[in-house]
Amino acid sequence: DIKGFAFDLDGVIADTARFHGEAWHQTADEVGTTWTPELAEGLKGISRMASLQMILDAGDHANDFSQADKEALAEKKNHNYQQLISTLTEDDILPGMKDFIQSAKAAGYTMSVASASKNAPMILDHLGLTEYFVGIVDPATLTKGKPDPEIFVRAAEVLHLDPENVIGLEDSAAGIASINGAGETSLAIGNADVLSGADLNFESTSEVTLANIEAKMQ
Ligand code: B16
Ligand code: MG
Repeated sequence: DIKGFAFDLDGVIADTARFHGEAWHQTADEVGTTWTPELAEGLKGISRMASLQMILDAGDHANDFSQADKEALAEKKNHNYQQLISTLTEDDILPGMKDFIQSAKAAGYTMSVASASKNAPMILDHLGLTEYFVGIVDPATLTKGKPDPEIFVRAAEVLHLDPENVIGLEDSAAGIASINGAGETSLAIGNADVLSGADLNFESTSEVTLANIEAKMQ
């Protein structure tokens, strides 16, 4: 039975996926890569440097950039992203997620965060949610990013639970693959066609409640 939840952050708890998209769109324009909805979707959950590489690979100029250029581009993107998220407040929690987190805590579930974002602790502070989580996996300590299972394996360790007792929540295909690889139950939020590998599918965060999860697990 389920005893805990491992949450992705961007696109699950906070409406920040659009800010990542906006900042990466600027990078794509700068390096001459055409920005498409497919590229935007594929970047979700992918680490900063791997995201940049995907943007370069999608254009014709992938080989024009040195390692130093890439680091500067990633740094600039993060600067732009941090500007965009500097005004985040509790109002930017996605619909229903505060209620879900509070009711899960009240019902005795433990919760951790499995975000690829190095900005996750700051964002949780802005949203006033830090206290609900027993821990946040530090993505700087990972050897591989999503879709590798490592981050969700670590999120279960933070909870002191076996993976089979954990539900992982994700909005990205890379994240669902990571949860499945870790041996947890995967709960996808978003387009069920894009996230078809998940055990449980929800259209939007507002549908994620303990009762709805129980109903889908039957
Ligand atoms: P940062 P998640 C991911 O967060 C985002 O989905 C992805 O777009 C971003 O590139 C990645 O974090 C790294 O973020 O540049 O802030 O370290 O969805 O895993 O919570
Ligand atoms: Mg996400």
